[in-house]
Amino acid sequence: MPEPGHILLTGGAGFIGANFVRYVLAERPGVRLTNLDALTYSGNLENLAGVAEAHAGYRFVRGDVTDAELVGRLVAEADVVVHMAAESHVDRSILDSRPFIVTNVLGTQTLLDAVRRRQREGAPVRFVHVSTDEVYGSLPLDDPEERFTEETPLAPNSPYAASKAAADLLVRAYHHTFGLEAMITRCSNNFGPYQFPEKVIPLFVTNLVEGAQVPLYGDGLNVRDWLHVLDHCEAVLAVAERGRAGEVYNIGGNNERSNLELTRTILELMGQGPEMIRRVPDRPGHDRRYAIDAGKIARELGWRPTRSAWPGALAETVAWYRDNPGWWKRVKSGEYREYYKRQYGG
Ligand code: NAD
Ligand code: TDX
Repeated sequence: MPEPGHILLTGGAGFIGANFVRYVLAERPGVRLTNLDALTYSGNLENLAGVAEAHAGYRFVRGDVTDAELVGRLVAEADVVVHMAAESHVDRSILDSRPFIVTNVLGTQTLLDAVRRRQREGAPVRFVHVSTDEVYGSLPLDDPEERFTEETPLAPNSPYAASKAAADLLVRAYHHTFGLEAMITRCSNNFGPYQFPEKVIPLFVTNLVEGAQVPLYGDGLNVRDWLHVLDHCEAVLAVAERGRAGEVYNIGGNNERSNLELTRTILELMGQGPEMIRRVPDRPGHDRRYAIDAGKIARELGWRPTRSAWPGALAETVAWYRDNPGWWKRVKSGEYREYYKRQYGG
């Protein structure tokens, strides 16, 4: 397909979404991009400061992906939907899973129905569902060669992962039953600027700047495959433009690290010692290892990670949080919520 004329992005005020907005507007200067975001606790318009002023084709709409009327109107203007809006934090899903079911499952179904309506009207819209490697469950530590492929059976372990897997199955079913031009991407753990400081990297760096210890869950041997957020954004755009309908694409950084190794590297980069690690009880149901085989997207779309190599990429991200205390201090204090009122009133 040609480059999209008008992208409807959901969740564009969050971590990956805000990076995607900046990435796409820089790479595709002629594009129109509508960002639909409810501004939940993790949505922050400060992540997008300066964007609307610099790009005439950009528009922010505050709204919920479960609002069928609003979603229908916005989908009707777009030729591609990139769906990132979600409740995204595993620990929160353990405390209360309901918002995860509402946003991640019902929100996805609302969007799919709107896309289906456009299809019936003879105006097909491509749909990219941004999912996660967590839908595949957990890999053991003892076989380093084993990785998730697109054929790995779904075995979600947390309520968060289960809600994402449910959404993935809806996307699959709408492609199969109604012929929607829908694709699913499943990526590993992202890192980079603008990540909400409940997630491990920004939490640990900002704690250390504030002189607080970092809470390491369990034995610290759980492994994550770290992917730079801009590598992820590049892959999602490639799938939006050139992905085959009905396909799943895994996206990974080829960059597996245990949490203990991650923590030690952060401590080193921050010039601090092991006494800053606080061992805390493990996350219930904590997945042991995630590792992505990203061979399919490399073969079909020519995408490979180029920004995720350690320790350089991690050092840049750590430096970003160290150099932007204004951003995360307003997030940690809750002050970021005032930004919307200043920009838009109300
Ligand atoms: P995030 O929590 O930083 O951002 C989520 C955004 O969605 C926020 O701006 C929030 O306001 C918005 N949102 C939430 N509920 C909404 C609703 N009902 N209607 C409209 N907007 C709503 O999350 P993130 O880390 O940027 O993740 C983005 C997507 O990528 C999610 O779908 C997540 O499952 C997926 N993902 C993330 C990672 C990661 O490492 N961060 C890895 C794999 C997959
Ligand atoms: O305080 C902490 N201490 C700790 O040891 C936190 C917050 C996390 N951890 C561990 C748990 C995980 O093994 O660090 C690892 C990473 O944790 P998170 O940053 O919470 O990410 P994770 O649970 O792996 O999920 C992330 O990647 C997949 C995103 O939050 C999901 O949205 C995405 O789907």
